[in-house]
Amino acid sequence: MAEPAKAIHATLIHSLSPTHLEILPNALLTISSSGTILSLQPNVPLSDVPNILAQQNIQHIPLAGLSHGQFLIPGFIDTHNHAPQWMQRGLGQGMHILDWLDGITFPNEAKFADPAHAETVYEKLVRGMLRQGVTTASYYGSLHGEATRVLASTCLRAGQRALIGKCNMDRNSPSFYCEASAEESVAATRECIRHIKSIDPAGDCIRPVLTPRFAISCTGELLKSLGDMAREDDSLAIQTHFNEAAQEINATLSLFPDFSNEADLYSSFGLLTRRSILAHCTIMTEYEVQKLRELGCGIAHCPTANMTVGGGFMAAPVKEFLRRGMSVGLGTDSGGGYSSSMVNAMRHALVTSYARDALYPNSKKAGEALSLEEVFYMATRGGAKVVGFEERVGRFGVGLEFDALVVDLRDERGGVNVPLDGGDAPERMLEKFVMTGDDRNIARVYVKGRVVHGEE
Ligand code: XAN
Repeated sequence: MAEPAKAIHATLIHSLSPTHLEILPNALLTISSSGTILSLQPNVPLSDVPNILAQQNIQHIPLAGLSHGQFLIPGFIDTHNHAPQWMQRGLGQGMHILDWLDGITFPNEAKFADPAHAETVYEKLVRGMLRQGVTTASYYGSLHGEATRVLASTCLRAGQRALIGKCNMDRNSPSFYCEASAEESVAATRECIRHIKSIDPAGDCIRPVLTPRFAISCTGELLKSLGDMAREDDSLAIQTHFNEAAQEINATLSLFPDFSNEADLYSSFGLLTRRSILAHCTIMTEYEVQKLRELGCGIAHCPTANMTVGGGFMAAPVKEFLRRGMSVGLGTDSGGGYSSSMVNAMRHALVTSYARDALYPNSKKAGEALSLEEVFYMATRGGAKVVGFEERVGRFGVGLEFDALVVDLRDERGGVNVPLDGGDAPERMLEKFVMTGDDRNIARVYVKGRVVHGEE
């Protein structure tokens, strides 16, 4: 059923660029019944709102005003998330990547052979992610076609935007969790893509993404077939893990001895394009940074997993990626990342960048530490660009779609303590939210103008 059109009067905070945070106090937003932003006027006194709406001939739409202690931000974009790992979050901290995959992850993901298990877990996952303000996610599924189709249908039903990828993996995992051949993996992938395109033909909410888990899990034949598919259909995004950890890089290069680095390897199969989403990029040579920049690849920075499970146990050179104008978003990488909260991911991006700055004090003129503006950008607008939704979401603007979070820092929500004596300016409220907030402070979540979590 179509939503009624609505208007909201609130303080808006969004990113115009990695360094430019825009704060619009007392803004009046009007949103069409199909979720598109019709108008955006800053500095509108509340008393003027009825007249302005009357002039626009939309005086009858419900007005959800936000009071002091609340503000509106764009929905979060999680650029890297493993859907079947929802139930294993928190396990295996400190393990190296290949040991963690064998010991914890593959046995867990194998359970998704049962579509009923997928139904149960994916319902919890999608509700849980929406509750945490993730309005768009780029999901890796398990290797199972049917479970991945369940994930797609669940996102569409709940109203979460998502890229959905059936994991491709035809070698180097236990026989109970390995595809029989490249051919079988490709056939199941094609079937998933067909399903996703049939239930959301315009890709408004869900879109398919090619998902070779990483080169260790895929034969050259499989990587080649997926590269061919990407070339044939330029609507397809591609996601994989890239230069995650020393253990992983060494294993990859010994499986592909013709290559001396992962950038050349993946690009030789046609898997590095402007539609690629490369998770981690933790250990990077100058040659590879330059190559990814030239190819226009997106980077999913996963600060939590990078420091806790497998990810090289070091902070990625994110400041350098941003300095070079590369496209960077944030990923929770849950369940390698123990938390599926993007607030936590922003916080960890800051903290790990401070550590990197201290470790490499003379590495770059401008230093390695990220700013609040930069991590907020990566969690919203930067992420939207990485996952290919930047024409629709990631910030507020006329013609864009209304994916937004009502952040509520008032005492009664618990969590962040903001004095209500008028002491906190909006930028300070944002800083407190990023550094100390959690899902208790996300009061309402909109996707395409529709409330998908919280009360209207
Ligand atoms: N490499 C990986 N890294 C990670 O963090 N999670 C995974 O599931 C995975 N698979 C390959």
